Amino acid sequence: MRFSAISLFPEMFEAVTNYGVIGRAVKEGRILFDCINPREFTVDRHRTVDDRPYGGGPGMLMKIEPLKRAIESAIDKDNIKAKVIYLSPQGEKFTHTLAKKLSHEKHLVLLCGRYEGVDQRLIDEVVDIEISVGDFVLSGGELPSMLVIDAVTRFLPEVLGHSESAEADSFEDGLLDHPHYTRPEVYEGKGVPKVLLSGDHKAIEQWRLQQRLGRTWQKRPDLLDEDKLSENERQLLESFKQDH
Ligand code: 9WO
Repeated sequence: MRFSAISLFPEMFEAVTNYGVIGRAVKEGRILFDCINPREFTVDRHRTVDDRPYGGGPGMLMKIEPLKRAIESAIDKDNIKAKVIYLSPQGEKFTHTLAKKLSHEKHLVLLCGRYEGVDQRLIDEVVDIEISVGDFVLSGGELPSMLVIDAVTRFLPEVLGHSESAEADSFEDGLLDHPHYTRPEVYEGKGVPKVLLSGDHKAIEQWRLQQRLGRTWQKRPDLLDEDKLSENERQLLESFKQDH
């Protein structure tokens, strides 16, 4: 899979392409990443990428032509059908499900806006999907695009392997994760749930499921559809509710 970022700040992407499992996957060529700076596609001596908005108003907008040429250069390189994503607060909410869907694409082009945004005619012409990572406004689309790269890459078996991929992540079944513990067994007088020390794998599995159900009920009830729970899950959740 290939990711191409269109950004005025290519160095920002070192945060995701130079570290951790994603960085290793890039280094080993299991995924491809490139960042294309629209400023390289300007034709005037000042290398202008922005201009004043028609109709007045604060700030500047990103000009169409440099962005269009940068996107075309990303797509021409391999001529594989690319999906062009624009990161914006106006977009479709980015979720585990959307990340999984995008992981089946061969090439994602991530258009990162700056200033007050991008000329709408470019969005209408070349953007396949607008994506929002939350209801807030940032200073640019780069951080959201890195979040998309990380979450999508986790679904690729060539990156995490089938057992560790996001398919195995807590969100795969729409529940939050259970709490985790490691040594020391007692930390400042606080121990570890005894079931985790029991070696009883069935009991541990049940406890972890109950914790996931209970935490989702407590923290993100919007994610929990109790009508779809199995009888075992319902009993576990009811028992959790009685204790909380
Ligand atoms: C700016 C803005 C201000 C008020 C209400 C909505 C708004 N949308 C934008 C916008 O799309 N800005 C562009 C991209 C250019 C300025 C920086 N950009 C940006 C993207 N800010 N915040 C995001 C973003 C992207 C994905 N998910 C959440 C926020």
